[in-house]
Amino acid sequence: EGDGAGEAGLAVKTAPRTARPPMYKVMLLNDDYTPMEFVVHILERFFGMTHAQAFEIMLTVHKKGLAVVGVYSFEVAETKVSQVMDFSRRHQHPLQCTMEKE
Ligand code: TYC
Repeated sequence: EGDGAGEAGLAVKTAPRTARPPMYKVMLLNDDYTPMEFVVHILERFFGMTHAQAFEIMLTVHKKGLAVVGVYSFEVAETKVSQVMDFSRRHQHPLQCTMEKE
């Protein structure tokens, strides 16, 4: 029972499962005070972007209000958010970083 045999002994299809851990989008939010260069530095330092990539994403956040800066497993996403929030707070910038299930 449970592996293909129904109540009356009829075949019951079980959907094939693929290991697929939930992924989380890490997002940066715009604000009026955090310097652009600081945001670029964050993206290089914690998200492994080149200077050009970082500058482009920073401008997207600045213009659109927010942008996804990476997609990670729960643990990695949580670590990224903490690193950005801690680093920003230490430098007294109001930059906000959040995560959301994909
Ligand atoms: N809007 C900020 C400024 O004009 C720059 C900025 C970009 C701030 C992205 C936050 O996530 C951010 N200095």
